[in-house]
Amino acid sequence: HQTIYLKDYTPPSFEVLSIDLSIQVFDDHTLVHSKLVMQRLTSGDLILCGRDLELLNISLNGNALTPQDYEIDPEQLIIKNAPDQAEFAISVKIHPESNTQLEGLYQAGNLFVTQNEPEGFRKITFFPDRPDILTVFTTRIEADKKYPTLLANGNLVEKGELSDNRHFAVWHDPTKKPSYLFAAVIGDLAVLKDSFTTMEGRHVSLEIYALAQDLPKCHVAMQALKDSMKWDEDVYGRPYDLDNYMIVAVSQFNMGAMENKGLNIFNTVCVLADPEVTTDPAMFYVKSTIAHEYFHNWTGNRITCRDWFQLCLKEGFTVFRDQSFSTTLQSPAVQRIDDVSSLKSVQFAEDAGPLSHPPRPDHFVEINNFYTATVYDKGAEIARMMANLLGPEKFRQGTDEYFRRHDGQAVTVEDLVDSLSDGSGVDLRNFLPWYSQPGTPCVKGRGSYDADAKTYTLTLSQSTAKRHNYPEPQPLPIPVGVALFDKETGEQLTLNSTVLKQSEVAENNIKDGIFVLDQAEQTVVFEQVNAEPVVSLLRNFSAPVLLDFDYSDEDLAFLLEHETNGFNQWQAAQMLLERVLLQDHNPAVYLNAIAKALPQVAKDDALLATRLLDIPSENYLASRIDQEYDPAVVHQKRDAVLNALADRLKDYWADAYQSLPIVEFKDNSVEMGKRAYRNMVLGFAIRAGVEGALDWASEQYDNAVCMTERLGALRHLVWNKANNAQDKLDDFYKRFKHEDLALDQWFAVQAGNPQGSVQVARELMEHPEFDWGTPNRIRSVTGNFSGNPVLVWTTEGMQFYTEIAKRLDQQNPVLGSRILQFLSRWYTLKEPLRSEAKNILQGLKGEVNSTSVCETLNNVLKA
Ligand code: B3K
Ligand code: ZN
Repeated sequence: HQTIYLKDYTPPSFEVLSIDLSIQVFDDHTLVHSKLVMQRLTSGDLILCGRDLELLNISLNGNALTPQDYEIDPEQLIIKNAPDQAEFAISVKIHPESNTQLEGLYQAGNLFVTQNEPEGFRKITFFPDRPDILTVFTTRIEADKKYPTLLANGNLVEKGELSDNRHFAVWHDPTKKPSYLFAAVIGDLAVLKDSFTTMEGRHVSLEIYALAQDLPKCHVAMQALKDSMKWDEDVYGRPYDLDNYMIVAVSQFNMGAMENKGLNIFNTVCVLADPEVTTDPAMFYVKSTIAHEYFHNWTGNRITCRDWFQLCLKEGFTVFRDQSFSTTLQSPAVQRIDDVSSLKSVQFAEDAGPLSHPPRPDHFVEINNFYTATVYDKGAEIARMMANLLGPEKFRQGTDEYFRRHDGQAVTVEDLVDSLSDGSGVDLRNFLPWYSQPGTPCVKGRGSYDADAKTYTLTLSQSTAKRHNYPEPQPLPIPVGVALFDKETGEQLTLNSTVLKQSEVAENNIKDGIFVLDQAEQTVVFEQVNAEPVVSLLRNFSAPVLLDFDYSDEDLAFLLEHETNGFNQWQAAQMLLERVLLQDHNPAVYLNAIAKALPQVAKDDALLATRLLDIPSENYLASRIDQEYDPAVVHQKRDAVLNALADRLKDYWADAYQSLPIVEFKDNSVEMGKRAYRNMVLGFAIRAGVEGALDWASEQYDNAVCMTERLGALRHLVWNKANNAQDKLDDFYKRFKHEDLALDQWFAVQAGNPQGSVQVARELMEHPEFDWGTPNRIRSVTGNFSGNPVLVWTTEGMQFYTEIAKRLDQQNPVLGSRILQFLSRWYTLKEPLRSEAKNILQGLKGEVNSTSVCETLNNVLKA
């Protein structure tokens, strides 16, 4: 397999002025005819990508071509000395009915859908399948009338009947787009309709397509779509541009959703929502995914990527936008906690292992392997740092400039940063190295108070571990959010420091400062500090870094109590917990602080209280351990903290649970908070051995009015081996046998059971309802099982994952590669597990062939 380098980028030698596409679907094959109008831009060969296509005929400017006229290999068709104006007519045969890889055009049940990002279009027809080729698509779809739904991007311009019980529809998309945004859907779907009027007065028809039985579950998504459209107008000044916006729900999908122009295709899990079958977090995820894909219309579609190395240009920025939108749906503190928590447990872990790469990689074998937490979530953090430094007004000037300059273009990360800099008048180009340097920087520091001079001196330094194949890491600009609190009174102090004045934010509110650490080491002096302070650093997680400051545990307990926002309180709690769990500090300080803070927080914001009780996951803790990792020890330590916490607040749990009765379901953040907190409290009550707590769980299961309550109770019963656990599991199965997404939860609860085993997971995968063709079902077992590293890091556990990767290698390599990533930190294990892991992984080497799985396996083994 060949490695592709960013430095080798060359502009295309031909552009495509238009494509007329005709897709004729038959039961056992599909014919694709295309007419491509191409025009030379520079010298060079004319290259059409194509994979798994049966070429039926090809003509150039009206003359049929014979095999002597071109070179063809499994990846492309090359024409040397092509004329400057080249009009192709190409016919190919493809097999969506047997396409299990879920890329290109594939059949999923009774539905045919496309997934073309990043390189799926080449599996539909020959085309220069690269994001910097934008063209106008006209699409004719023809199929049997048993498929009444025929959709493609743009506007419906014609439809009609044909002989043999067939019919057709012609769609024309007036906007130029790259091939990865092309979409087509053929099936029998019901539709939920609504409309939106843009700030420009344009009437947009909104349509969500799903199976008839799922249509009632589309209202949440529809509302989220309208909210997103309005939000992008209000915050970024960006209205929608086409006359319609369609979303199609499909249950067999490799990821969450896809932003095809005007015709999004969504994994059902990201679009269907109904309190009966959908938990609150899942419903929240529906809203944020709807927003994410909608926001791509500007950041991704109208302005797209020059090449796939620039993926974080659209993904990082769009994640930042959907996170900002989500902040309007729940408290900003909780939103930030959730985003940071996932960043730390997934992205930091990725960046600490053999799959570490910069947000903009400079080489890859298989681009599908780079839809990662680093590209998405670290990419979002870079956008956030720049946005925070500019403040809302200047950031808006910057983004306005970006849209003004580049609308309709395929651009690079540099183009974005240039626009933000020029538009705002603040040079942000020193942030560019964040895009190209891998690894999580660590900020170390210490502070000292001089009572006589009334100064507080903060010394900070940064370092990033060097990665194989990358140059020596350079210091990055790291915005460090700073506040000082009076140690005696807990009051927040005014900041007087010349260094902070550089920052725009500091000028607006000099109690909340941002100091940009852009050297290896720097010192900041705060003046007129009249009493000894406690410093709070990295407020709101101002940069994606690890913080190692010489706090005492008491300082952190102080911040947990006195910090003015919930995120910073949570961050202090997490730092304390890491010391307990990774450095064997005494848990007493943490327990006292949380016991003191919790009841009040729970009254004010139950969702925040739930987050304050987070104990870092075993996998996150593992990501902080670089050698001699013993999963059992980490598990046991974490369990001990949970037990101590349960014990410490035993009486509180009992009262708190009783004070939160089940009430009518309402979809708002206050009620969502109560439901989440009730489940959390119930878990602690059971753990503490509160009398009757398991009965409460049974009652909650029986009386639940929504999935959050029912599943929360079921999980506690199953994970605590309650006597009636199997009865409740059986009941759940019966209730939801026909609801795929709920049934996924039935698999998930059992696969994720810390008291479970590899055997349980294997049996689940042999269950009649298990389906190797539905990634959601596979993930419900493999993803949840991975939450228990004690079970994963055993001979059987590792073999379980390598066997699945092998099975998926041909069938669905994108998914197979993801599953292999669960084993990426094998090299940190203590012996003999480490050697065993290496053997097992090496044993997979000769057994897999796909570029996705092979690249991941090679990288994982390089550790
Ligand atoms: N852009 C798509 C991801 C496509 C992944 C292809 N393996 C979804 C998104 O980020 O919005
Ligand atoms: Zn995206």
